[in-house]
Amino acid sequence: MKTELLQLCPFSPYLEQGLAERHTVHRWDLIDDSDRFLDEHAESIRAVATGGHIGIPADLMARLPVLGVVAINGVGYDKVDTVEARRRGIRVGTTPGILTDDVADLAVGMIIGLLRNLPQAHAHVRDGHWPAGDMPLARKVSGRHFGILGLGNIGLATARRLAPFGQISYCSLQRKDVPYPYFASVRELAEACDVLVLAAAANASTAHIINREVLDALGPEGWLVNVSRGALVDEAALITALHEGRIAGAALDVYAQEPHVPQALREAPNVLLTPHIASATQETRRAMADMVLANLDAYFAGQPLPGGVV
Ligand code: 8YV
Repeated sequence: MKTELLQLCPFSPYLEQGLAERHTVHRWDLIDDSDRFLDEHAESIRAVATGGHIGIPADLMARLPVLGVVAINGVGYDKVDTVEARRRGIRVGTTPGILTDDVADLAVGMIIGLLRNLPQAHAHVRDGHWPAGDMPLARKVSGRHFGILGLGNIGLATARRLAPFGQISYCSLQRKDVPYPYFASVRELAEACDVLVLAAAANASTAHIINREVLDALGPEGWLVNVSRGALVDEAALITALHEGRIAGAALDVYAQEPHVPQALREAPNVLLTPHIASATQETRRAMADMVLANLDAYFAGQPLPGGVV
């Protein structure tokens, strides 16, 4: 008999097919009466498959008594209570390494898109405005000083891509063996750099690390780029800073309450906004799917998870 798995969000057809071949899949995001569903199925759900941006709500985990594994289609496990998972012996698996290149690629693309006004340039041609006049001049990318917050795999891959464009500095929990200047404080990094790129994991020590003070240190000639998690940024402070011109602009792929983006942020000047697409390429999502399935297969075979974090 197939094991019962709870799927918390939509996945690619490839991953959904792989899950359905192995498990009896229940779609949590499509269930109307969640209490009734849990009354009927909670005692048999042994696996959860979810996205990094969702993890598993603590109250749902608490209601699944035989849950043994949470397989995340992503690298972030900030939305899983890992202390409780460890206490209950629940394994947690992610897709480490696989999406590093895509996220770093997007960070570079967003920096160029933001400073060179690429969305506006595209609209200028597509909407037929060009014959009426040229666009306002944009800002130069090369020669900038790029500050990276978080020098894990993604931060390092971003730094390596940006190094040919200008100077790199970073702020991380620990100093790394890299040829870039280290800043112990994100405020000082923001003060020194032109473009501050967020690539750190979300946790208690990075929650709202980008606050009013850091934004003011970045200043009216500084840009913020976020490809990690919305939780790192005090979004209200960012919105105010953008509307008041206290920073030059922001390129954001992640938000505090996805998929809801406050209207004041959507209408802010000098923003480039994307809907959490950093790992969303066909190639990477397929490789991530294989790792999700490998984590589940390993768990049910009694083996260590290849992408295990708990
Ligand atoms: C995914 C992510 O968009 O890896 C992560 O932590 O946030 C993203 O790559 C998300 O997990 C999609 O399921």
